[in-house]
Amino acid sequence: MAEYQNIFTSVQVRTPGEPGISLGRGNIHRVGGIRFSYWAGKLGDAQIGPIYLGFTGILSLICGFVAIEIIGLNMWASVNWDPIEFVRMLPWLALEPPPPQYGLSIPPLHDGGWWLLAGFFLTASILLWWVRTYNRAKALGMGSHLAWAFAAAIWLYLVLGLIRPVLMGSWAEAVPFGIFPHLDWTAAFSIRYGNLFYNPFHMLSIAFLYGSTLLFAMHGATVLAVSRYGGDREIDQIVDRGTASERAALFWRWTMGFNATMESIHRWAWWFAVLTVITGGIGILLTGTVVDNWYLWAVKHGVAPAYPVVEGVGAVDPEAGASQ
Ligand code: 07D
Ligand code: 07D
Repeated sequence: MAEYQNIFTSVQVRTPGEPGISLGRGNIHRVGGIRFSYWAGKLGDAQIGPIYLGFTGILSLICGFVAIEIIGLNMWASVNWDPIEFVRMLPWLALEPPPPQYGLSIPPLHDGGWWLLAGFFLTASILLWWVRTYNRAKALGMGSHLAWAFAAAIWLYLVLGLIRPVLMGSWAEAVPFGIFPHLDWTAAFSIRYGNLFYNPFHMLSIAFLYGSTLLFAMHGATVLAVSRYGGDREIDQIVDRGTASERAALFWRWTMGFNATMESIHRWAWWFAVLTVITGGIGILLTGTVVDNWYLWAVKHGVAPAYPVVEGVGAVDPEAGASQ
């Protein structure tokens, strides 16, 4: 029996590079050659490359590069092209969407036009990368689960930056580019629409997000705990009896009376991750289009109590000021 190995003890055998299967018509050559890295071998597989870039891969990288270039140069311009300030202030710098008066029209470059262009190239880059994940999976005879999970994240991204702003009739509704500026946008969005905590789809999204971390921890821990019996060799584990996987299943059955199977746990994980962004996207789509204030919505639907009316305090005259 092969000796048990893990990330700390693995013996890195150097064999001739594995180029991967030959591909059918409609595919182009893989590039980059084959290298081996000891440190890559510590984290995963020691072989690096070849990589299949293909048409959509190259186009996606070009579009991504253009987007980052537009964002970066605008941020740099905003600190008068001072390189030190650019690095120092980077987390706070922004490329903002057009102000509300432009609605959905094309604004001048300096007043949100660059934001629109960067958004166009970033979106093109992300969609082209999606096509790539789909095509590579098909070329390898795999299912398209990964592409559809990615599509779910793209759904939330598109709702935030394109679909909702179009429904609201203004690019100004969209998210700015920038590290802290996009957090400011997130906080302001919640306040503007009456506290996102009362949006039931935000609640669902959080439950799936937290659930994802729990499932990830349970699954990761379970497989590691039985890897000394070969539990990481998941495929033979599924079909064979008396395996590490059976032991792992027994652990959960004994601990909580129910166990997932080696197959179903991955479906649980896939659905939790995907539902985080699907429900999230629905929640954002409804905000401002269907529901203008989530707190008042929650009061109306008996989810939140109304703030109590304080007895004896009528309208307060703000002119009166504080008592002298
Ligand atoms: C670990 C995989 C690797 C990916 C990484 C992110 C960029 C951005 C661009 C300087 C888990 C690469 C980052 C390419 C650089 C410029 C212009 C994924 C891993 C390491 N956010 N967000 C972050 C994005 C939104 C929110 C961090 C993107 C919404 C909060 C990073 C999008 C809302 C917090 C980032 C996006 C929102 C963050 C770490 C797109 C509501 C944090 C991300 C395209 C969902 C955290 C300073 C991470 C932070 C954070 C990127 C959208 C809220 C910069 C690309 C509008 C509350 N977000 N975000 O690790 O530290 O993801 O912020 O939609 O606290 Mg965000
Ligand atoms: C952003 C999907 C798009 C990303 C893509 C990736 C690149 C980079 C780079 C390879 C993340 C493209 C990648 C371009 C490539 C490299 C290097 C996924 C994204 C396509 N919230 N909140 C959520 C919590 C509050 C607010 C979701 C918690 C406050 C807004 C999540 C709390 C306010 C929005 C969540 C909390 C507020 C959200 C995001 C607690 C702020 C959203 C799920 C404990 C004051 C988003 C319905 C996700 C959403 C969202 C969690 C609080 C605002 C579950 C735990 C009350 C505006 N919040 N939130 O996976 O969907 O995002 O809402 O307080 O838009 Mg929230």
